[in-house]
Amino acid sequence: MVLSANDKSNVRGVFGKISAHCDDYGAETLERMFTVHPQTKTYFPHFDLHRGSAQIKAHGKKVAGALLEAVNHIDDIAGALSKLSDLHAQKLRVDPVNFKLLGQCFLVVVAVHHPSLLTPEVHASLDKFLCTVSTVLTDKYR
Ligand code: HNI
Repeated sequence: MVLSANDKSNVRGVFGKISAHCDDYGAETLERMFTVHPQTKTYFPHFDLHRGSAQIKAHGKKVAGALLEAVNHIDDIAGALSKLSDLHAQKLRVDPVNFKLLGQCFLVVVAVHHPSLLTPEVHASLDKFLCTVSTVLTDKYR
């Protein structure tokens, strides 16, 4: 998956607009994922998964922070998320299908809060970006 210059500019534009809410959107993404795809809850047996829980908020902040890190190093996402990639591949061993689910939930959260932002072109760029992040985080499984 190669992000074009236009994709990168679209992705930067989205994160520029949502940056003030990123932590909240991270938590909302997780809540949506746990509700729509309950099987994803199995990776978090040690979490309080009720709506608004402090653990979901804290974890949403971490996930959003990693996405921002990827945007800030959009030309070297693999380098920027290298440690996180080790963690997901070697320790957490999250089934790669779940990354797609998280990415879709994030897209929906952005769409709900910023309907006019997500033109089909921007949607496509953001989807490509999220796929790239997912690929990086699952790349070391092999
Ligand atoms: Ni993920 C921990 C980022 C997808 C399950 N994850 C993290 C951390 C970050 C992170 C950041 C915290 C690391 C640390 O503490 O050093 N995760 C991301 C990103 C994506 C992602 C950016 C996709 C875009 N993770 C997923 C998916 C699952 C998942 C799809 C499972 C459904 N992640 C976890 C689990 C932890 C985790 C489990 C450990 C949580 C804890 O605190 O115990």
